[in-house]
Amino acid sequence: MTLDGELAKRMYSDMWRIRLFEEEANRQTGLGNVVGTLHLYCGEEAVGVGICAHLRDDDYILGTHRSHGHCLAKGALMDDMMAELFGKETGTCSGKGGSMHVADLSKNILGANGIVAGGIGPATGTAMATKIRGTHQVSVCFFGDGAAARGPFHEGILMGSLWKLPVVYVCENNGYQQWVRRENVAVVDSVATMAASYGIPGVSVDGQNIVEVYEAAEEAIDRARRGEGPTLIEARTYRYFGHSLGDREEYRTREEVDEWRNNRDPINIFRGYMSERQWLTEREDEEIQAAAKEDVAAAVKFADESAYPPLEAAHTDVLDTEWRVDA
Ligand SMILES: Cc1ncc(C[n+]2csc(CCOP(=O)(O)OP(=O)(O)O)c2C)c(N)n1
Ligand SMILES: [Mg+2]
Repeated sequence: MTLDGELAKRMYSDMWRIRLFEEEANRQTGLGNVVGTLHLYCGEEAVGVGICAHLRDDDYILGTHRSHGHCLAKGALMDDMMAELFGKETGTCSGKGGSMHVADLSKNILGANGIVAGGIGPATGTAMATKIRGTHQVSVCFFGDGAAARGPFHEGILMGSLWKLPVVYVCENNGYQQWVRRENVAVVDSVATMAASYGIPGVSVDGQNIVEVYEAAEEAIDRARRGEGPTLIEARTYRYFGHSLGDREEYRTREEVDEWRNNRDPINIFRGYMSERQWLTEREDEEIQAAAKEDVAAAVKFADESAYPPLEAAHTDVLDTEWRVDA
């Protein structure tokens, strides 16, 4: 799909919607309205949006503990997501999953995941199911650079490659695994090079440049849909906030964060690209930001006015304990 002005505006708007949703979620956490912790995606928006721009509604995504951006980019409703963060019954998972477990089966969003690399096996399995059914649906699995050090990464990609499954593995390499710098725990710099072990293409892109992400995603998703097997995309990116709430960020300098925020911000980079092509006027830019702001405010109102799940709901959607004891 050629990237034209209209599509670019939609993608630019999606990036703003994610950015503002998360900044507001962070603020709401400070006010005590969000249940549990938060892992913010701010700074990484170009990856989720650039990849999901190519997905059909019936394609699948699986995420990580840092998945608000993936879910919004795939079409989850902001109202439902904010309600989920608030633990309300109108949330995507009836308020029982929270930030780290947002899922929306109606959008084929099979779930964020608190287990590092936890989505890679299910994404590979989903791709196998769609291959057997012959539906030409593609499964995309997002994961961090930390996941590339875990067994499911190697096992999943091996199977995906062996059986030529329609899956795209997207590593968001933000240079950190919690409070640890990647170079202190990895022996190869680029995750993309690891694709060679499994005989699939490995591509490394600048994750702050949505056009680069978009182009790499197009090739990988088309290849998967044609039945030629997986691709491993590594998007080099950066998270602006700490790993999760309460992170004192003693492992990095303020200057490093400012350098990325000021000079490598994905929204600013895309705005520049669009302006150069006269795809975005100042007025349109203002309108896009104002609309995103309104959507976020409406989502907070919706979440705020929704009810908490009733006490009895604690026993639904969970494994039956009697069954578990007897099994
Ligand atoms: C199997 C497992 N081990 C450890 C953890 C604790 N943990 C949570 S996030 C994280 C680091 C993840 O780093 P990365 O995959 O690079 O993702 P990022 O947070 O940078 O997006 C760890 C070790 C976990 N959730 N699951
Ligand atoms: Mg990381």
